[in-house]
Amino acid sequence: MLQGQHQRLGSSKQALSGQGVAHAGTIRSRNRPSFKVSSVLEMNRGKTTNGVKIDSAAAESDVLRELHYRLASSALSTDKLYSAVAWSVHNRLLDAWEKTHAYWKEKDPKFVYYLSAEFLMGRTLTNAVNNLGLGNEYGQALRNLGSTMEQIHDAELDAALGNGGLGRLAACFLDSIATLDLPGWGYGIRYKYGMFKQGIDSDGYQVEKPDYWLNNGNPWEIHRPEIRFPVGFYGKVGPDGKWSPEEKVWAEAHDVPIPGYKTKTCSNMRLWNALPVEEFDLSAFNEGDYVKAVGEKRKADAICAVLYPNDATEEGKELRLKQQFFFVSASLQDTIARYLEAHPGSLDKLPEKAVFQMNDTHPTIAVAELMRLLIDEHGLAYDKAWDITTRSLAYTNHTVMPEALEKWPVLVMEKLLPRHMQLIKQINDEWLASVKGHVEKKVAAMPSALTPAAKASTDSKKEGEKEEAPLSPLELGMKEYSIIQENQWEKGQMLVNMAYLAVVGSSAVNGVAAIHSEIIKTDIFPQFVEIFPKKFQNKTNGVTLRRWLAYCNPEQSALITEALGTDAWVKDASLLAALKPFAEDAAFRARWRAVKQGNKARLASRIKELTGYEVSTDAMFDVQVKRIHEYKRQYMNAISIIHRYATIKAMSPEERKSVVPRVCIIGGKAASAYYMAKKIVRLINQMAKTINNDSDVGDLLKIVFLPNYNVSEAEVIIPAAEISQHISTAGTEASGTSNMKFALNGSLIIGTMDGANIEIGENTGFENMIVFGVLADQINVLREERKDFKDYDPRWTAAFKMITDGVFGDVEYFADLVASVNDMTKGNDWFLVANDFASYMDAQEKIDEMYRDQEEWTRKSIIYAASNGFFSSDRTIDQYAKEIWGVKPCPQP
Ligand code: NBG
Repeated sequence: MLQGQHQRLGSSKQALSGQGVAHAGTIRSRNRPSFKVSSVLEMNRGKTTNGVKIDSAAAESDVLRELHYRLASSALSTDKLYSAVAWSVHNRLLDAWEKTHAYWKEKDPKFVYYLSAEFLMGRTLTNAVNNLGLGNEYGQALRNLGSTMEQIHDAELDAALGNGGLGRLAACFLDSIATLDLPGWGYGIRYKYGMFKQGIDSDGYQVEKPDYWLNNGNPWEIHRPEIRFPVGFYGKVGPDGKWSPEEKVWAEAHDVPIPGYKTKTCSNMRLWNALPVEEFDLSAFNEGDYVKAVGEKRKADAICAVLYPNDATEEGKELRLKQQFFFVSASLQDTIARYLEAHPGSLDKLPEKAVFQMNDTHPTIAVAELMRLLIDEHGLAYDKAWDITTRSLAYTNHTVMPEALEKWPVLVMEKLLPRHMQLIKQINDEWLASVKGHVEKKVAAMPSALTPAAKASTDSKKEGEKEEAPLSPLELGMKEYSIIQENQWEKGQMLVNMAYLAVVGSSAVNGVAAIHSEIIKTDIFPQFVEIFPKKFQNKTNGVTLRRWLAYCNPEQSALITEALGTDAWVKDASLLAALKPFAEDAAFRARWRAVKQGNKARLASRIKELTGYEVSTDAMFDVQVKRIHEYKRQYMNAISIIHRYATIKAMSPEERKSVVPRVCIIGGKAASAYYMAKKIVRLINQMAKTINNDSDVGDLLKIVFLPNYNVSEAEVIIPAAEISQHISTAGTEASGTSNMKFALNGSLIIGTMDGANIEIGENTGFENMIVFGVLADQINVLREERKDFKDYDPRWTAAFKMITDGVFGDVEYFADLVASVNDMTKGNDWFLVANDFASYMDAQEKIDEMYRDQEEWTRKSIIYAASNGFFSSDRTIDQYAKEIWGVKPCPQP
């Protein structure tokens, strides 16, 4: 039995010593243009409030000690120095982390646990040093050793345990939770390989390479071998309802301290690693069966091996469900164990001390697992367990893409988690019984008013299929509410709709931008809104201003601090509004422009280093960086660039003098199995070869695909952008968060009325944003009519002709990409590129015009930075804490 098997070996002090943490080896420097954090470090001078004071002499001797004793080195190479500084900062983090957790243990506040399959942390050093307020001390220590913070910064590898926006949001949220002194932890998986590294080969194809991020050791984690829980899979459920798993692994904790900004609070992210229950089968080994001898270990290793490289497609692998269950089970067991340590005897009041936020559907097996733990392991009655479960869980939806709303086949679930499937059936039965009266009334009032979902299931019968007795209106009505549904595409296959399970099993459900929170109410969960109207909320996303402004754009930050006479905006983003009057000051605008120019120069040298292309910093820097997806429409951007190219080619040398020069920068990873997305990447790369080498065009147009877009690249790209593109089909991008980062860094936005673009427009003034395209409520009709669309813009037709004429090579390879939006017998242009193209092109022309007036452009840039403090994740987290979690700040005195 699983019960009572959790182990807590040794004292926490022992673990805190940092012993047993993986050995740090050499980390290859990526030799990037360095950037100055000195002005931010300056900003922090003398204001440390973190309680882990250390002066520069002590920092220096600590670094030397780490170099000698931990790294066995006396060399002051960049890599070794980075590691030594990182380990030294690790020690300071431990001090703060230990004090925080001791304090919280004493105060026993309510905690939030953020359950997330992804945390896209990026680099830690700059963030940790500055959040701790130790920038000056370490800066001086490094200067004494003949180096600088900027020099060692690039030696750190990104922790890329996430795909994109959802994972980065989780990382921003942890920073804000700590900064707001909220008792809270992140819980996730310690993947051995994070998000793949993207390379581009000489033919323009994306190449995926494994991300060996742990190979050189990880100074930012604390290995906690004494904290481990058993997690089971497969097996049988006995007549007593108890589950005997056939396979078991240990989940072992690795803690990552999360320092808040200018506070003593240092929170925690606990990542689980899977270990075999039995490492090595000696008898199998002795019999010569070497594979069997390590079989258990290999199975355990597979669980945490790799992050699934999808952000909007269903990965139907059993292993993915195994990963999800693995980290959810360990996290719930861990929380319950800690709760019982502080409150022995009963779990009745668990919801008063713990709330679990489920980040998208990935952790939603928590509904069934919490029920199982409460009933089977702790002996609670079903009703009591259900009450505790629903009061402890909350769910955030991050997408309306049907393929990303996870649905697990009942057969897979029954095999891997038989007891959970039993409980889900019971939860579903109870739920359906509870809504039957409601559905009866609805059917009686409008017997023919079936919703599209129910109708589809009756209409989908194929020709020749055996006639079945038709369902009654009540049965049809009930189907819409069921958590277990028949697969629309595969008759007879039953699926568990994890989003429905989450909605029924949670106290709150939220979307991530105002429009998205409405769409989930009207299109995704309308039947649940009828039952629980108050459960549905909006929590517009946000980003941490520490990483995404103060540290990545130190020059702009220093200018803001100087203008406002305080750096308090880093923690209270509403203060940024006071920057608005400076937009009217010509001298200030000149300085603002100079900062942007410096950031452009930094990006230009990065572009040269990564792609070999030289770009002019006098040209407008136009950026679209995000995961490559048809709904995000990088394709539309590419087609517009082809038109721009054709226009310049057709001009006389005299006419060309009036062109506004542009550097079009595109970056992002395509999921490895996403056929069309990979073609889009290649199209852009092939376009670059033709366009960038055309002497007719020169500096008037450059197109650059920046490989391996990740957090650290974003930190260089975003501060340099002058215009950024957020051009998803209206209604498809839940929120977007890079739009917020760009706005705060003074980049103008061209965007559709989608996701958080709308709220950014409201804050910035729509007169300052370049908006185009159809609206979300027109989409369904336009999709139906798309095959009859005749209104192709001549610019569209001419641009596609260039692709099919082979201007960018490989006509055959691009044929189905072209067909996907042009030939309605082969594709359906689901994301309505053709419908939006003309207004997009007009908007692009408007941007050129606007850019000619540099004073006005700069004025707008300042207004963007001044207007978007609302999008600080501190605001978002404050709302979650007050409106969903009921968690209060617990700062140390
Ligand atoms: C993404 C959305 C973005 C949103 C982030 C964070 C998933 C499943 N969803 O629009 O596509 O900004 O979540 O909420 O990755």
